[in-house]
Amino acid sequence: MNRTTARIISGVLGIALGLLIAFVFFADLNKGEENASSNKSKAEKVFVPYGELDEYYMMASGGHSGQLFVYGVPSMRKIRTVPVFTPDPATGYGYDDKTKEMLGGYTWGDFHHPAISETAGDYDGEFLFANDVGNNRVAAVDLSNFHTTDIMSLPNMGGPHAGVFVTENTEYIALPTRFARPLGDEYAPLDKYEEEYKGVVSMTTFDREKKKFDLAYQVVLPPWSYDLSDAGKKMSSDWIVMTTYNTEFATTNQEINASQHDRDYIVMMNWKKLEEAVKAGAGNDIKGTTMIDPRDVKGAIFAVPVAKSPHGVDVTPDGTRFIAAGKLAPMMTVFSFEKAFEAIEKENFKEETFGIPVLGYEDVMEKEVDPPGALGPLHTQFDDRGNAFNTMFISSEVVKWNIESGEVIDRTPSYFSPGHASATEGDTVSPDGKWLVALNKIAKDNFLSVGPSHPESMDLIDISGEKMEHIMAVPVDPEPHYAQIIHRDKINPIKVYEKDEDRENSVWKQEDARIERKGNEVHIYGIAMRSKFIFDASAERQDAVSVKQGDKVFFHMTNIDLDQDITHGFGINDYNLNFEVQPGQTNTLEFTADKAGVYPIYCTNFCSALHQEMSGYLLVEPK
Ligand code: CUK
Ligand code: CUA
Repeated sequence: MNRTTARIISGVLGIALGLLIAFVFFADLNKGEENASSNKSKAEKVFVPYGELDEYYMMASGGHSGQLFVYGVPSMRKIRTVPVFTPDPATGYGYDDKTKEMLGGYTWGDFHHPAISETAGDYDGEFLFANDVGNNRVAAVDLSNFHTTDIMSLPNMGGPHAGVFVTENTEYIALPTRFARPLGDEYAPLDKYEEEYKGVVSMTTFDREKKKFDLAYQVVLPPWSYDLSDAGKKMSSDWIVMTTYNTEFATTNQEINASQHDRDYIVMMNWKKLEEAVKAGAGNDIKGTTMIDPRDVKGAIFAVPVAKSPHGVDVTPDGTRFIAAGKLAPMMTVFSFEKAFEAIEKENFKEETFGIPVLGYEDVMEKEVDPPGALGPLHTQFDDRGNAFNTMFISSEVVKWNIESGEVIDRTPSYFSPGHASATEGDTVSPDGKWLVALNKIAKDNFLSVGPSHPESMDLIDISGEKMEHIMAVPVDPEPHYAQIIHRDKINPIKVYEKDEDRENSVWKQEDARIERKGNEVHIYGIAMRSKFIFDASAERQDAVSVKQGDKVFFHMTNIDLDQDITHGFGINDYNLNFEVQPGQTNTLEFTADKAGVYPIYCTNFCSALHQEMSGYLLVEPK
């Protein structure tokens, strides 16, 4: 039997064992669920009576929909889809000028990891950051109105999958790359992979006043693949840790070729030191980006060996340890920051690779936690009592264990194949240990069938007791990667946009609505209100606009209804255009009237009993 065959056989046996365990758990739970009183107590835990609100917001990534899904916890009711990387006809996101420019012509994105802005290591509820693995972007959602406020493209990246995560005071939003590519978007054949291809981590900053990103610097690393990473806390707050795979430099058939080595690395990077170095002038200019080479800044970047092909790494709430989840090695490895700092201090390095000193595994590792039969650990979450929770993708379960002792406390099945899990306040220095949501890749037969491709699923698990209690499973659109759950007290959305008479393009008095023509540009400074549009107050027909074929048309619309939830839509029939203006907002729709004819305009958002009457006409005179 050759090695490949042995590996395949052991893999198949592993999966079979995992399925058996999942089945036993499932059968067990089914028995439990026959118990009506247990179901009743579960239902009571998640029932939010009419007039009351969920205690938590869950901000869930929408994967390759490019959107953010907002859920209420514990009811698991979906509250809102927030478009981030993808146009959204329902809200006109990507149709009005500002959002169209932000999207930069892209029509999809692959959003994996939300990160809420932090102050002193706790979610502060002001902004949420998102990564786009599909098109190398980072986005910020303003949580005062749940609108995407900025998107920045990142050069030199091959899918910023290993972010986003923020440092303790949101000094940096970090995004390591998934695939290595040649720098500067240059061409190089795959035969030159080891020399020409680079792994890059982007360190971006975000100005909360201006609501804008900036790319502070990038670090060029070996052409390994980076996987989900984390920032330090408290004693380790100057550091970030990143898992790697494909230290084999496979350029083809990764599933076999990138799994050869018994060990890959965790890269430890001191962002404070790098920041100082950049201030002192370190780094090369690569097409306008400051690029740091580890060889040029000593004492800032180190590697620690880890069991092969790890997936996530998570820093414990107290910041003393980082835990790698094994993926191909069925265990969680606990590393100690203190031990790592000691080895660095003593310069106890085993070797150097690409100019990066490598620490000894035994010197940094504290313990290996290997629950029998648990397979495919991917990510780690935490409670407030020193426990960790790991998702097991292959054995379809969540394992609870004590960080200090390594002792496994409980295991509960998930339906099925969990990727991430998210605990309430789970990534902060003070998780509250109430709920955990497992974000599953598969739903199988949990819900009414909608054809061969089922929805994905999420399991709500009560983690407030010693034993976990599985409460329910709910369907979710693909692709549930990660979510963060934040207490509702930390989110304070505005009720309406403040009336601001100085705002550019705004019109607040009905008599000021007007049309201005500049050459072939037609600017409509209009009003949307219950239940009419006013484009030109001086005209006989205030809700009609006449333009010439080929004119550039700008509808600058202000919604002067300052009442909560009175949003007006603006659809132009047969012109493939729709956008919205929320209460008190001014928004601009720009397009070229290249089709002659008569096109009804109507409000697309039900706003009053006379919503149906809220309409007008766009008349395009032929050339
Ligand atoms: S990755 Cu999806 S299960 Cu993109 Cu966070 Cu681990
Ligand atoms: Cu305004 Cu409907």
